[in-house]
Amino acid sequence: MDDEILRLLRGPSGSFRSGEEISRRLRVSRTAVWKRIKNLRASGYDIEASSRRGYRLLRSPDLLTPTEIKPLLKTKWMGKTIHHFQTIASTNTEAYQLALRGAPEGEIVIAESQENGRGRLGRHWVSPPFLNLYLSVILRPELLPSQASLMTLMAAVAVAEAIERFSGLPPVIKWPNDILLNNCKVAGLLNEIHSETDRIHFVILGIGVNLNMEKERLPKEIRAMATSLKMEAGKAVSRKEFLSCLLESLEKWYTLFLREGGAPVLAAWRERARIKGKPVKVTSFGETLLGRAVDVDAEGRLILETEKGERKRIVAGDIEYKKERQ
Ligand code: BT5
Repeated sequence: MDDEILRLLRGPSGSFRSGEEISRRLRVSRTAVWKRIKNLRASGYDIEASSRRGYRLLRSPDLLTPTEIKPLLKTKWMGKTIHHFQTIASTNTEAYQLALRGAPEGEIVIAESQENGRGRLGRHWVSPPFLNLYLSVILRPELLPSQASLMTLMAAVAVAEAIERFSGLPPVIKWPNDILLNNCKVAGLLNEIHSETDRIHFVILGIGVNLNMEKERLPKEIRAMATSLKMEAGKAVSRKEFLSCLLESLEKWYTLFLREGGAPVLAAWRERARIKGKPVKVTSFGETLLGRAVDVDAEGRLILETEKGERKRIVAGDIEYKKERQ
């Protein structure tokens, strides 16, 4: 019922709807309407009530509920079903469980905060309430498991493009899954797959983007290396509008990837990562290698030329850019 009341109040903007009209349209008593209005106010909706003229919506909170998001969506199929939580352990874990139970491609899980936000390799993702975006998208691409890394690159390109379209700031991608602004991490990706040897059953694209988090809210250990759109742009951003922009980019890049293969994704990724020739330190499966990044290959693996002149392909790991030796 809340959705329907909001739909009526959102009508011609700035106008009042009488309590009588709302109760007639929704087929409930006027007392029931008043109760719902009080509940909506408690969840952050600023609704003016006048005994003569009725109710008027003055301002909606920046919540990521289906009611708030759906009117802004520009996608054809992605995000049409939204599982929204005030708080949850991890949106990826929830999306994985939903997918195991048969949830179709395109359903999304969003939380206002995560108690156990996950990074890669058991690391933690800082997820305070109502400030950032914690999103997981269920996808069921017909791909080989070996192509899963390209999904990470595809998602990185989509997130970077969305950040740029939304804020005008130029993000840089750092292999394999970081999005940086001003050399600080503004977004991270955690892609998890469920597959058999020659077929992917589903992919969970987990995306965390720091939107309105302020420097003081960052735990000390990541303060020097993390940032948010607000910190970079100098003003608060609308989380729901950013989400709409992100889903639009993601749907576009995913569709392109399935239709045309990895080439356009790799081209856009190279353009945004500018990795070629950079001196790097790579940590992969407990091993540390120094060398120069040559490129990424057709499967999204990092090609490294080690200090000894050997070429290595790195499937998973972390990189750190080193200063150029004089
Ligand atoms: C990532 O891992 O960057 C993947 C992050 C994915 C988070 C999303 S939120 C929605 C979905 N549900 C989840 O549970 N997860 C996904 P990794 O490359 O391992 O980076 C983790 C490291 O980044 C940490 O060890 C910190 O150093 C740093 N970090 C943690 N929280 C951060 C934050 N909010 N902003 C920037 N850096 C952060």
